[in-house]
Amino acid sequence: MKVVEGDLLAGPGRYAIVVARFNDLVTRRLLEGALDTLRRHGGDLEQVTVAWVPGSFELPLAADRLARSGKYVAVICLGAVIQGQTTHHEYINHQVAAGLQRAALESRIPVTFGVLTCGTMEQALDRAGGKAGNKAQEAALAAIEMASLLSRLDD
Ligand code: DLZ
Repeated sequence: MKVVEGDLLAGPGRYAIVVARFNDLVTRRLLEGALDTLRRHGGDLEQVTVAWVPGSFELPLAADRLARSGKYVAVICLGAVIQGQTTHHEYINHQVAAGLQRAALESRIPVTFGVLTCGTMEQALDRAGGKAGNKAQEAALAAIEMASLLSRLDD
């Protein structure tokens, strides 16, 4: 039996982070969490590119561009969609999730989903370094593990 797994060492490859400015009280904290995770897992922050987009809806296009550039081993996407008084958030959530998945499949590098989908600002802050941790860490760890796994699958 041959088992292939990725490790959690960021290694020498470059990472890109795309982060939405909408609800930046939350997304700045997500960005801190992602950068901290990359650093703690051996990544070189000098080699990280951070691209800001207006809102989560714009994450897929920027992620796709970065992923196809050939410069990065993975792209980490961060945003905070908070339920308002309309169903706007539902459209954004579905489009963003599908768009990021498509960017990953078409570019053939990991594009990870660090977008909070919450009912209230309080819930979002809880998940951006508050009492429920920082969900951007999971997105950064998934990027590291998938980049490692894909390089081993190619060997
Ligand atoms: C318009 C909008 C709304 C209502 N809510 C959010 C949100 O909760 N989180 C977020 O990241 N972006 C939101 N946006 C902005 C859209 O993502 C997008 O930037 C605009 O519709 C322009 O395309």
